[in-house]
Amino acid sequence: MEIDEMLISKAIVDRFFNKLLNSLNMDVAIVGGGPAGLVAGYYLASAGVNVALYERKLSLGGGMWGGGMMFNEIVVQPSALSILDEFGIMHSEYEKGYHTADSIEAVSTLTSQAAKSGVSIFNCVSAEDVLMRPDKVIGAVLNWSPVEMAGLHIDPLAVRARYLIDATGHATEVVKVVQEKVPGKIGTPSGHVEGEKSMWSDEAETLTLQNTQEVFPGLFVAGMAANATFGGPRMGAIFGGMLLSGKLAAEKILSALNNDTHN
Ligand code: 48H
Repeated sequence: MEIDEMLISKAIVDRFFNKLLNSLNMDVAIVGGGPAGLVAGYYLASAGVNVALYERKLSLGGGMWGGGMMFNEIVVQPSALSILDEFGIMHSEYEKGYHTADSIEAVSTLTSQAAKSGVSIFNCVSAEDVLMRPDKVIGAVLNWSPVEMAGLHIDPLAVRARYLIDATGHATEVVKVVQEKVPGKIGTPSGHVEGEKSMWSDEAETLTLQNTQEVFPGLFVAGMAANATFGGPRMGAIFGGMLLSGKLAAEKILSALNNDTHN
């Protein structure tokens, strides 16, 4: 049988648009495909929730590929080892309390497991705004990253989601958009993004979890974005907090979705 180029095109277009059409009205939309976003997506999809993840770059994984200063190993503390085990990521103890994993194996496995769990992943897509009703975020406003990079004046498309997660890392892009649109109204002490503080690994890993919460109705923060929103410090190349924060965001949203259904 001769391979028909037209059918290759048709298969790709058909399958992609099917994926897109199924992701126009979701339970959860995640912006950012670093470790926090991937872990959140995995736990949500595994619980049967309809979830899509949008990542600006071609590859998923955010800041995990480069380990620390491009030395491609990451450190994970004991409290997060169960997540590595659930995903099937190899790790070994370096010293008591300090475990390491190969960042390439870690990030590719996180991505693979998130995709296999049923998260609809859209790479090369950036969230440039949110869908807003006066006091609630109800979705994301998306455009192709190459459109953004080329500075083309092309209007975006919007998708609806009952909950949105800002997992955009240090940049905290979604929360910053909301802060611009409704100044002083986000759920931080000042009503604005508090801003990330200098490195203090131990404090940061604890605060990342405390800061993983709904910061505006319909909008949760996870991972580094949670610390930047609430003024926590950075932690360097230790990744347990990112993994645990993704899982916690998923748990909090699952319970919110559950409450919505019963109210
Ligand atoms: C679509 C977007 C947009 C947008 C950004 O930076 P990340 O890896 O984020 P986390 O929170 O999962 O992990 C943080 C960790 O990698 C890290 O930086 C640590 C631990 N730092 C410590 C320290 O001291 O420096 O991933 C965020 C992802 C990236 O892939 C971005 O491309 C993507 O989000 N992104 N995608 N639309 N508007 N903004």
